Amino acid sequence: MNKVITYGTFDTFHYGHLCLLKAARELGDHLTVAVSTDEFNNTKGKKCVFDFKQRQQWVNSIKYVDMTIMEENWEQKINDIVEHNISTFTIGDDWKGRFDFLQDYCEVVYLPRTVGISSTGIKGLL
Ligand code: C2G
Repeated sequence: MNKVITYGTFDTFHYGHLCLLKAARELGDHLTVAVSTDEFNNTKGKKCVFDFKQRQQWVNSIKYVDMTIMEENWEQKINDIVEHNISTFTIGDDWKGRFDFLQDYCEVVYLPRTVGISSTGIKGLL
């Protein structure tokens, strides 16, 4: 089974997140999404509209997603890949190059980011 993993905050879930998760799932047979906890977002300097539980519930309800785990720090990716027997790490290409070090453990795929929509933009409308 080709298991895929991706990471993110997924605040104010939107079309760009949906496209990313659909494309991520299409890279394999199973998709795990590591959703950033509120504490981790604080270290990312990200102020969310929705808390971790709400964001995790939203992501869990997406048909392309098979399971979610917590993303608590920057360092957990290698352990997650080994522990969950992951074949492919993927993330939007706004992160291009930032996770190439994971190539020692699995395939690394940067997917095209959906232009014109962002959680920051949506928050600005609230
Ligand atoms: N994304 C996208 N198109 C958008 C907005 C976001 O494809 N218009 C993608 C991002 O590239 C990322 C995912 O959706 O792959 C989640 O985006 P964020 O919630 O902004 O997550 P981020 O802050 O990038 O956190 O360890 C990695 C980090 O947790 C990633």
